Amino acid sequence: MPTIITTDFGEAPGQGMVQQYALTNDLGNTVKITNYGALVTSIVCYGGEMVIGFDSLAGYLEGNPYYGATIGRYGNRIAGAQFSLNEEQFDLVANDNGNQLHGGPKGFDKYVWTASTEETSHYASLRLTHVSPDGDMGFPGELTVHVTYTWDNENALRINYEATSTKDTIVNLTNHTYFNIGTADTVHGLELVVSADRYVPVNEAGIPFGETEPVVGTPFDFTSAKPVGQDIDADHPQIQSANGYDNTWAINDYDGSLRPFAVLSDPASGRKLFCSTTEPGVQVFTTNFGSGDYTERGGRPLTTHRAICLETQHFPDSPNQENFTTPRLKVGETYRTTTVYRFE
Ligand code: G6D
Repeated sequence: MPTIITTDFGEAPGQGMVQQYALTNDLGNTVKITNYGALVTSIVCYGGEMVIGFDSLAGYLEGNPYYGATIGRYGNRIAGAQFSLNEEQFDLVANDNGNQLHGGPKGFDKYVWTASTEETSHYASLRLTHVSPDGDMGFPGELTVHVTYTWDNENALRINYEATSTKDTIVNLTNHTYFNIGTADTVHGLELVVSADRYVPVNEAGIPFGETEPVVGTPFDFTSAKPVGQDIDADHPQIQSANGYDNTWAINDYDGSLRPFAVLSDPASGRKLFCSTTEPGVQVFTTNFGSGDYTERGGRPLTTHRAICLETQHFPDSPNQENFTTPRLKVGETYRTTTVYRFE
């Protein structure tokens, strides 16, 4: 029967001791999650570590690029750190070249969430809750958020997001796990398929122009399996500007239902990661930092293109882009999205 083992993970300044929850399925594979930032710290399948993280809270407090983190209220960027809703303008806290990125300087990844656990014959489940006050980082409405991680006997990590607000607001939650299902120092040799005929071009600050473009004939074409590294240094302004991939793909057949959107494969080991979501988009980010800008587990320097993030979400700056699906959440409505990462 799948089990959950809870251990102390470290003291969060001003927020007390936080815990780590180890969810182990009947195959002996384990996902570890901490209620600090509702973030994934480790996924070990068949003896291999699949994600970037730390084994104690200290690393997460020292500053890192959102390893495994639950991101909110709004994943990705909002231009000018402002948006309008119901003819009212809201000024957000900016933290990225005058824009807001990932919910601002103190987003959901910086808080301790309350946790409850469930063990059944088929899965282990961790439900995390956070209440974001009205005006938090500039967003209207008190937002009550539940993130439920479920780890089952088919090695599927299902993430269910739910939120309700006391005022009309915007919400765009995601998970920022960095995956490397291989054993190499980069993801260049991993193969990726993304079920997206279009992507969202952005400027050098990561702000979209308001349209999607076809991927065909560009480095962003992953409609057939392609090594992540094949075009990662292509002579394309967005690739060169970002030093890799850092764009949102418009996933095909968006209708709010759960559908497959990507498969990441390691030809050397045969490992695969099958991804599905209810969301319209996925940000593919290939850890484009300079080697050593950050560290990871065991004090190892984080090297360029070490891992790949597949952050399901609404499109960047969607509150300000009339052509993009709205991230609006009205009073009385419940925000519900799901993303599943299944390992083979
Ligand atoms: C950079 O532009 C990228 C983001 O997409 C990423 O989420 C962050 O680093 C960690 O700002």
